[in-house]
Amino acid sequence: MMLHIRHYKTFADLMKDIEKKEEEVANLEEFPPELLIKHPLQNTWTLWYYENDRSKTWEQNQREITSFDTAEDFWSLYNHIKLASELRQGCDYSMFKRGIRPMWEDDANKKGGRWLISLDKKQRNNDLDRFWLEVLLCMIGEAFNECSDDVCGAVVNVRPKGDKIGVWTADARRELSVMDIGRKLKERLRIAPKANIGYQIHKDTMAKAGSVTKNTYTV
Ligand code: MGP
Repeated sequence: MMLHIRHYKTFADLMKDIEKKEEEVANLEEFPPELLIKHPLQNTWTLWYYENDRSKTWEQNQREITSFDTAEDFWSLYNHIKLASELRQGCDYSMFKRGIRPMWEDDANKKGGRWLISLDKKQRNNDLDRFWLEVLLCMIGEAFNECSDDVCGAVVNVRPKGDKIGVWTADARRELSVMDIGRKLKERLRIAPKANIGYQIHKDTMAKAGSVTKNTYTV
């Protein structure tokens, strides 16, 4: 039996099932094949790493690291790499659906925008890693339900002026879907109801590099 991500209400339920299976396997003398099958994700995801090297262009500094399509391979990768809070300032991680490059120019992103969570400096110790992991789990667990197809990926920017997490969606005009994704994100990250997060269209961000971009939506 294949255990599909869509069969689980939350990613935590799936992880409980994986732990149960691992226990069962540990107690067996022979391994029936169904216990050895990894849990497939709905999508294949690619991790990207950005390191600021001034001799290269922004695009050249984006490095594709690896792709995965099972829950187990996600955890192997996550446990193998540095936490966002341990990256050098100026670096980013991006995780996008396979085939989508983590840039405004990609066909999948060019009409889109991002829900932006701006953290203050103190939050690097308290919230950054927790928020980033939760965003990753929301994406690979397809937590945005029927709006999950509109999610392209997410980026974490580690910056001296304050870290940022952005969840990128495909089409800024799809207001209902964008709003659903924003509400879900706020709920899953347990952001206080009175603390607003804003959605910014990539075209606006592009035009306003270095200054503040207007929010097209807020939740
Ligand atoms: P940034 O890394 O997203 O944020 O963008 P940072 O460093 O906090 O800077 P700020 O401008 O938001 O205050 C930094 C710069 O990287 C941008 O001004 C662009 O020059 C470049 N850049 C960022 N992104 C996401 C893209 C992109 O998608 N495409 C291209 N071509 N350049 C980008």
